[in-house]
Amino acid sequence: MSKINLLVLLLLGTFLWQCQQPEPVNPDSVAIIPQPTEIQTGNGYFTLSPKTAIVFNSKDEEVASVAAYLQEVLQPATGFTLDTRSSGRRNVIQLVIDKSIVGNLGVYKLQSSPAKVEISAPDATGLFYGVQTLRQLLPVEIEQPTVQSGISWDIPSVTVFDEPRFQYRGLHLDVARHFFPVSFIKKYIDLLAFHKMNKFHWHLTDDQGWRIEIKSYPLLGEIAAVRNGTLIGHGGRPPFEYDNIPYGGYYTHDEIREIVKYAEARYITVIPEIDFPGHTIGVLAAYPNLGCTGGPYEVAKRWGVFDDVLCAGNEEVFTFLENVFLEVMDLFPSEYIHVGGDECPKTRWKACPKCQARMKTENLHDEDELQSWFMHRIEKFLNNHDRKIIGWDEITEGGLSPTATVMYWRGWMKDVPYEVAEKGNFMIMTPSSHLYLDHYQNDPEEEPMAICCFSDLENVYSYEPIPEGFTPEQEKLVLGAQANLWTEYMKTSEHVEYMAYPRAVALAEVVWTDKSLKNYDDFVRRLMVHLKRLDGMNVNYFDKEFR
Ligand code: TNX
Repeated sequence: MSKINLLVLLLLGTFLWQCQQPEPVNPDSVAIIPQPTEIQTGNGYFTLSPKTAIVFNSKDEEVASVAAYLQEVLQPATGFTLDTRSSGRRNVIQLVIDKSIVGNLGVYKLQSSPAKVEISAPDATGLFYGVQTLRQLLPVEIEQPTVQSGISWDIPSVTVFDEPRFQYRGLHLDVARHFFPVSFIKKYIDLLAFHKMNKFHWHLTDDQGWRIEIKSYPLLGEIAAVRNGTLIGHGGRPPFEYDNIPYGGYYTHDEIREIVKYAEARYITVIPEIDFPGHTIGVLAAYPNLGCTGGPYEVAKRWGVFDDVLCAGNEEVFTFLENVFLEVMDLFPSEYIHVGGDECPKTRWKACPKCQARMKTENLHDEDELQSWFMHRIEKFLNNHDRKIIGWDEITEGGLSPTATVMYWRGWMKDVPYEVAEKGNFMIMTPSSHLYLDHYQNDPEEEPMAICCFSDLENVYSYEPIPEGFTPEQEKLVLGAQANLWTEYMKTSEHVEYMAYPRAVALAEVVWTDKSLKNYDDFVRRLMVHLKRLDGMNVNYFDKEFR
């Protein structure tokens, strides 16, 4: 063969070889939220087909349920019910427990190539988060509820190492001011899981409605759960106008168990909140003997803070709370129980002979100390049942117990986190300045009525949970952060979603992604893709200002 021919052959060979080489993945085509710790793009794509199998060691039950979950989320849009097997090397998604991977709980690795996808983690929690990343590597149509034709289900070749920054990644929902169906609660939980969040703080009781069945106190369901009307318009000051339509509802034990189980399968802990001694006028309407004056009381029809609270001098109040918490603990396996403690006016206690007598016998100097004594007493009861309490930051007033976790909400009280750190207590950050998703996210003129204030997507995104000047030791006291959805002005599930999303997406990145990797412009770029996924899930998100 002549030299020329050889050269031609060589060139042709190289050309053909290059044609077969998978093309490099464009990093900008990948849009994962929250941004992973490390991600490198490779060459080519893995394509899901009806023959792709999910491979895992079936002896591990937890891994088997992650595999079943993966199978379930991929099914509707692709129409493929992927086979699950214990071995296979090509055209597989492999779930592997690998104890040599170290990192914060939730750490995982994901490696995809044209031949296979491998998700590995030291435990099933990590595998579950790897699955969420896998969902976000697929075309956005994957989240559609019905079969999508003509889509090539390609997963770009990537190598991901990822772990969460904080262990507490929460979203709250107030179901007392307005009540939402079980189906919506499940959707809310699904969305949390999709964003690698792991705590659902369920605000179940308040002045305007008691929303959890308590078998030993049936009047809570009959009376405390129903108000005789709701305020019309914005409720700053009188005169108040009501719609006079009875409004009520509560979750039964069966429904609660169903939700807790649903959340558990998505690596989410449901933290119930039973708010006391304030925000309890509904309880008093049902059981007037638990108040200082004996009533009469009415379940609140408007929003705000009410003077009538549980009486701190009456032993029946403690019997009541203990019995309530026995049922609550039976329903919720969460180590943490939220006991409220916020906004408790001391007006009634100051005028109540029983409360004053209690202060004398317990040697308490003022009503703040009386509240603190009240909270400690219930805390001890819960501790004796192996539970820990979380309370709103008012529990720091009048003496904070060393084992209580403080939920910091009063964003304007800048010293609170420093005081909590000084005492060495754990804290969860939910400051009203950034993480109150009941606040306006856009010009109020263009928005449905909200409670007040302003916190747009960028403000939420910019939140840094570690207060300035915290020492490395103090940093460890910050378990994480949470956004709150108080629903005074949200009557429907659609409206809750509108207020929650996409601001909760920004929160997800605040609590998961390392601070050094945060970048608002890049977040918005990824969000534009992400919103299409939320479309598939039929999420009624706000989408005006950041586009
Ligand atoms: C304060 S945050 C409250 C809630 C309200 C909320 C409205 C907290 C512990 N208490 O009762 O719904 O403001 O933003």
